[in-house]
Amino acid sequence: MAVAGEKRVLLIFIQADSGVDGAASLDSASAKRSIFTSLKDSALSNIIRRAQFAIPPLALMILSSQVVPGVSQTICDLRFEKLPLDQHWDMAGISVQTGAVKPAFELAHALRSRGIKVVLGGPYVTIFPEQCRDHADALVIGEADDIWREVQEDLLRGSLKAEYRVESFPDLSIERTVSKSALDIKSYFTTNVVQTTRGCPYSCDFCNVHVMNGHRLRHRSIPAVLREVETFLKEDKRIFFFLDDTINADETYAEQLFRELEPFRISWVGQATTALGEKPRLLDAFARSGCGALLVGIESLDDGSNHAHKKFHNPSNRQVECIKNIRKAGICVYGSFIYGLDEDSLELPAKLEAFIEETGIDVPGINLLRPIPGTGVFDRLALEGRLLHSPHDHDAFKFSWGQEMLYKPLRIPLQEFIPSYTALTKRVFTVQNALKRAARAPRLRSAVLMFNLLYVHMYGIARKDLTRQLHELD
Ligand code: B12
Ligand code: SF4
Repeated sequence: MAVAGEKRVLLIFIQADSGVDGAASLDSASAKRSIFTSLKDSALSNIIRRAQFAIPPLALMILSSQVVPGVSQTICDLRFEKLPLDQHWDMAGISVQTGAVKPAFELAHALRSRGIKVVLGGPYVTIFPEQCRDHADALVIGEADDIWREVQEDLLRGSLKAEYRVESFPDLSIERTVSKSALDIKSYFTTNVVQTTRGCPYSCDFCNVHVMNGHRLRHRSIPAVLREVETFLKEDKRIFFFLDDTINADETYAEQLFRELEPFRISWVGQATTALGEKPRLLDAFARSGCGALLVGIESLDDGSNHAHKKFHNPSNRQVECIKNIRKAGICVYGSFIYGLDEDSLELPAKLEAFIEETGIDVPGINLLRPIPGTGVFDRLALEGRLLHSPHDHDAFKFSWGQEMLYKPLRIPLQEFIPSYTALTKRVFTVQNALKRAARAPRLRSAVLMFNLLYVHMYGIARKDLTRQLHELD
């Protein structure tokens, strides 16, 4: 209920057109599909959105936890909720991801035309503030953990500034409480999302985490993380997601953290490098603390390709052993690959298929390289004339589920690359393989089955879209 004189702020997370938000065909001719097919696809897209990675945006939980007397904050996650425009809002804060720029800007215009002040923040704003200026009343550039308080105070005073720039990365060792009070807990698969470190020591050129968050790993204090886990458990007993990009980046910290988490008896998933498989003590700490699955970025099986994209960790000759060890410790592996890196050849798909079999990877994800504006690879491909859209049209590089080629691979002509990719996903993502992977998974068998079955559907959509693109290229 609104309190007289109180300023009401709506924090908005955008739904991407496709990708993990629910793959939908990019095919404009889809209008010709039968009603049955359209209904089936939209129902599946809904299931994907709800079941797959239905976790809340931590960024907006962090902002809404900065309490300023006289201001109330509510989170609206457009993946699951409708915009509550029947209520009064003084200000909206929109989180803008690169690749969902168009819907974010459209929403900003619609809200401003209703007299609602709009503040834009998030990865895209941090990297491309100039492109955002005309679309907002205020921009927040950088990690907003602390500066958001100033924005709210300025709103109260009626003196919002056009720009708030975070000059240095927030010190994560200072304890900040993360609250779930602005969230609708029921909307999610789980709301237990925790980040223990920020920044990444690596420099993979297709990623911009190190650009946004810096190369130095910043840690939260272990007692603060433990307190957060304890508090979160009181509201939600479900699985925990540790959102760190590389949860084993600092092995000493990770081992201490997970040893101390053991008594909480949680189950958790996260993202790690395969190097974990070579560290028996750390692996033991992960397994004992309830780790059920890890996403590992393998990218190419060709070291030359990974090196061409500045990924030097995970040497290929140690991958099989590492993955087998992680699975032997009872942890499922989601192996994320990219086909189409610079040294990849048409021989890679067969190697990749054999690798998935040999390691027993529980959920494979075979992605196309997506050059994201603001990454090293994007700038390089633009210079080499290999992008298929104008580098200035950031919206053209939107999110999708491997459904469209955005660049020309270096060593394989597009006309051969696309059929080799679609043939690969057709062989890897079958119902039979889904059942086999679920049956041999070390744990979380129903989740492994669900992911694999959803991928049968999603890669099927991707194949149709890519085949259409191939015809258009001819
Ligand atoms: C967890 C996660 C998800 C989750 C949850 C979504 C989310 N963003 O919370 C799920 C699985 C749903 C997801 C989906 C996708 N993701 Co994701 N995801 C992440 C991950 C690992 C952590 C996000 C996070 O919580 N970070 C911690 C918070 C605190 O940081 P932050 O979000 O940057 O927020 C800070 C600032 O940016 C700023 N801020 C953010 N929003 C706002 C809003 C306002 C108003 C203000 C003032 C400030 C502000 O203040 C925050 C606090 O400091 C990041 C990697 C990373 N390190 O960030 C990738 C990442 C954000 N994802 C990425 C991608 C590509 C995707 C997908 C497109 C994947 C796909 N193919 O479909 C989709 C897009 C979904 C969508 N609707 O936008 C890319 C985005 C690239 C980019 N430049 O935008 C990243 C950076 C991964 C990468 N290595 O490239 N993702
Ligand atoms: S892909 Fe992962 S390891 Fe590489 S720079 Fe990005 S966050 Fe770091």
